[in-house]
Amino acid sequence: MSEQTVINDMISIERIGDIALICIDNPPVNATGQAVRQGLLTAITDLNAAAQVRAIAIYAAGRTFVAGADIKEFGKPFVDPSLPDVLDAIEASALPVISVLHGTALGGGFELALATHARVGIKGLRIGLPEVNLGLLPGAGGTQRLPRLAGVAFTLDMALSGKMVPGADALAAGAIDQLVEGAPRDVALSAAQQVLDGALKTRPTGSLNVVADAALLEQTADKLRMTQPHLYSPHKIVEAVGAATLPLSQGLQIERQAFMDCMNTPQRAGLIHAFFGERATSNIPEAKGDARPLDRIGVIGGGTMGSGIATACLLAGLPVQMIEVAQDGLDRGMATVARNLEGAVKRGKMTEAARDAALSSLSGSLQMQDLSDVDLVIEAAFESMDVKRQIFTQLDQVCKEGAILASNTSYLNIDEIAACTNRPQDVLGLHFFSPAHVMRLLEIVQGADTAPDVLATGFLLAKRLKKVGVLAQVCDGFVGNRILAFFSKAVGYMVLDGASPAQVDQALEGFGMAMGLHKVFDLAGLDIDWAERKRQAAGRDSSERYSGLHLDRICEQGWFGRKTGKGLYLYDGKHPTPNPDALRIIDDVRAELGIEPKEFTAEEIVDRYLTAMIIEATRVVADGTAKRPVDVDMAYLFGYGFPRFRGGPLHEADQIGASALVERIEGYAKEDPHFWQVPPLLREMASTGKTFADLNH
Ligand code: T1G
Repeated sequence: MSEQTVINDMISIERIGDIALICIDNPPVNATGQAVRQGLLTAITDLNAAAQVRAIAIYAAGRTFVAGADIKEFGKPFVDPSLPDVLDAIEASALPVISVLHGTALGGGFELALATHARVGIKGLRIGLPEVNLGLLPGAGGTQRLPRLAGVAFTLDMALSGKMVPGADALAAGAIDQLVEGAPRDVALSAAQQVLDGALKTRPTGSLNVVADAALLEQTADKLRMTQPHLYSPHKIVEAVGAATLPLSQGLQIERQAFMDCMNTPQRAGLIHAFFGERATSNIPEAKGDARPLDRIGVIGGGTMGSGIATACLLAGLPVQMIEVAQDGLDRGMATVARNLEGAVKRGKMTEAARDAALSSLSGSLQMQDLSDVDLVIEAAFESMDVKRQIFTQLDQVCKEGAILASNTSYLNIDEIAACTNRPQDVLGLHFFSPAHVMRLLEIVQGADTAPDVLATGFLLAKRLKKVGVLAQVCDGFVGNRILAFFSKAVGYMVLDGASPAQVDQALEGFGMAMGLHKVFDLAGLDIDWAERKRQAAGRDSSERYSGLHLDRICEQGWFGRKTGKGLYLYDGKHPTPNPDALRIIDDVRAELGIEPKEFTAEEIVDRYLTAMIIEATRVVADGTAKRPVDVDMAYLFGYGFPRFRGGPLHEADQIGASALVERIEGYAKEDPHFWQVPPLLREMASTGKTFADLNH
């Protein structure tokens, strides 16, 4: 016989004899929002005052135990009770409190478990302390209680990596006490009964001591100074864990202060913007409609992109039919896919069995006719409109009715490609980023006639491939490459005016870019952009200052970067070194143009680079090529190595402020009024006080 008590619409109590079960029910992930915190506090307090209760067990409804504090509350005025206060009350409970963990017990959710007196996992459980991914640290006892259960090393590894730890490993480390099968409520009742019977020993963390490990802490701090120079919270995590050898109440105070220090940083705002932004790009009407079947994929082209795309599809369990024009190209493509999958096995991303299954679902052919049964074709052939026209004309004849025809083109006009078929409604752009089985950005380019269910299928593919799908409209370069083309000119001007490529790269990497722009150019191949500059030469505005003369001259030497061993850098050693011959060419071009080289500080390099990026990003939003600022931000986080802790170019623009940006652009315009123009939207934002964040809603 049980008796139900509803505390609020997220917390309820079920009494079965002298056992009380507290159920948390706050879909979708049982985040500890204010109502959950208040409800838990009330439940624990009432039960400790109730008669005939001898044991309490806390479990959660739905697909997972508590997955953390409610991130949506961050940055807003705080509302009591705080999670640490609730957890302190749970730990202080005179009655034994057991937590039952299933799904992903993360952050404040796992910290809730740490404050209970025993922890029982359900098979399939993963625990984690992912706060570091949000610019934070476990702020509700994780850095103090976990070392008492599982030691300093295990705690540092979890809290600094933010990774999820399987239940079996958590059990082995002592972070949980049991790992069982069963439904959360039933396991909770059983666990409470075991505690009363003495079959399950409680381990209140407050009663345990920490084995100090000063050497590891010091070694970790040194390593972070090298590996994480930009991030703030990892260093605070080491500081907080170091306090775990103190009395618990003192350590919790130190942790709380460290947490608040992190909460007040721009990095926390940037990383939380990235967290929600990653989900927002597909949270749009265009992604929600009915999708078409996606059971078999055709990939045209076995080059770098084609084999990368095929690998990405196979990793997602999608069978692939690869088409090439010649046997040697097909053999190379299939071999590249096999190599990519082998790499995934080596990195622990897939089992050997999964690899074998993937390879068995890859077919290769020289016949376009073999695409007759695929649901989606992704063309990744040579970037020439003539080649695309020829291919799409053939696809139109070969592919079944309703098949989706996509091009991986990085800038060509999707509408022109669609016009080669009798089914323009089935055509869209799916722009992958190299390496296509690693980079998470997928630009989903909507043609004028693209049908709604075709667009929705593009977003479904992105989800299946675990990519971040960003909607883009047709224009030269879509979202990412259009912005890249613009700010690359600003960088070209700086090099012509006196900055060296290596100096620019060093400044951008100091800003947090994964790789300096010139190293990116060398990696992609200087000849790619050279062809692009030649393509655009005829249409270039005569009043525009040409930014690529030095790069043209370097390409004329056949120095294309990493693939030729020589470009802006030399690739003859362990690390790239500046190419002295390229520097001589740059000097010669400056002399030819009558330029007296000037000094650039790292700060000015970053300001010019970022301001140019923001100018074109603003235009891309203003003309609708990108749906919202957050879509541009996510494109740059997931496709261009923009530092995640900065949230993206337009989140960063909000930190600078529209007025300051307008003033900066007007300053630069004195030297080059053609290039440095204030976009009307930015000027309007400067006068109205609107931010890019306001434009995301
Ligand atoms: N708070 C608020 N909303 C959340 C949330 C959270 N913690 N986690 C997920 N959501 C929303 C998400 O925005 C999405 O909403 C929906 O839930 C489904 O998520 C004190 C301070 C749990 C592994 O960092 O890793 O605790 O888009 O699409 O792929 O020390 O969500 O549907 O409107 O990601 O199945 C620490 C973050 C917080 C966990 C599930 N916890 N979440 O993945 O679904 S800080 C985290 C995740 C903290 C304490 C500190 C994943 C997931 P919408 P989803 P999923």
